[in-house]
Amino acid sequence: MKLGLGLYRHMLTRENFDFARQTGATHIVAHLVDYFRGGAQTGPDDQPTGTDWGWGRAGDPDQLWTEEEMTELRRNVEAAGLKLEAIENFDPAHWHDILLDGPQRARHIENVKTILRRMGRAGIPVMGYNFSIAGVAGRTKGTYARGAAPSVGMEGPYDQPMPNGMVWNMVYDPKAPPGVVPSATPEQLWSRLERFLNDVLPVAEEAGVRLALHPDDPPMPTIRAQPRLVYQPQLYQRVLDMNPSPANQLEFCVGSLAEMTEGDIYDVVDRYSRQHRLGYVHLRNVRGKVPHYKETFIDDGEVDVLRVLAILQRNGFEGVIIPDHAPQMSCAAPWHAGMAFALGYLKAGLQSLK
Ligand SMILES: [Mn+2]
Repeated sequence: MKLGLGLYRHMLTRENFDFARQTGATHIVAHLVDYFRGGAQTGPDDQPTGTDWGWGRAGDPDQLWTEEEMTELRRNVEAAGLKLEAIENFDPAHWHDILLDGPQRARHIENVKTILRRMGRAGIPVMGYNFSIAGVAGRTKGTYARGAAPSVGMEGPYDQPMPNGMVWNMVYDPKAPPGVVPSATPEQLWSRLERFLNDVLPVAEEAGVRLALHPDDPPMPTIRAQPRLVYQPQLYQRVLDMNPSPANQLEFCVGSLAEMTEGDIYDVVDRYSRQHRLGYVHLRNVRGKVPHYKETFIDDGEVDVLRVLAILQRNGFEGVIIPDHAPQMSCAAPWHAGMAFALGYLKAGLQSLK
């Protein structure tokens, strides 16, 4: 197993690559969507939570990520002695009508195919994605973690309908007419995922890129009056069974899986890691279950993270693990301190397996 660090778009700097290297990480997962554009955020680097209007504005619908910028990013990561393992998340501006089954769906499928081909040529092997209408919405921030460290959680259901022009917790059309996005049914959403996979997986295979699906965060049956796909552990199996392509993989988020109301997290890790279709792993800790849970320091929640590492090792997982989120620590660099603590813990955990 390999240790990695995830970085938001504005954090893809040489200084942060060096920081990652210094912690003992060997891989980077890069976010190219700018979640912080035009939104109200509490800290410069902390994970976004947003408002009823989401995190902020989606990107430029006519400007896909270029092969040149992705190649340059990979080279910059490699110049710091690291490898670029994955890009995490598509921009809603590029694929909203795949999620919504809207009039631009065909164009957006071509967008995704183009991005996958460019990633392949740029030498980036994994695309992490989250097939969700409401996205990562409905979470709260508070001093939830040990020592009153700021972290993220959920304090109850959130089913306020989404305004038109919004999907995946970002605004892609600020000029959309008033009104709300009609609720999809769960079967409509599953069928959208299946069509998406059938359309793009052949291109992913050809490009040498694996698509890795994140489960729902938070894993509620509905958020913003929209259905969710993988909000219980067994629903992940439906994704794998839907298309047998080796490029159809999971962005396996142990935190989100632990927040689900059903299943034993160790059985879940065992069941999926045995199938050898984990693109990469998000590893963090949590206390509670939806709709009332809190993200904790990695040693301090209900999950025995060392036991999770042992199961992954036993089942031969050789991919990358990143702490997807960490509580902020009280100092001049709250995000970095939180991540350094999580990475140090995981580093020790990995060393102890040998
Ligand atoms: Mn995650």
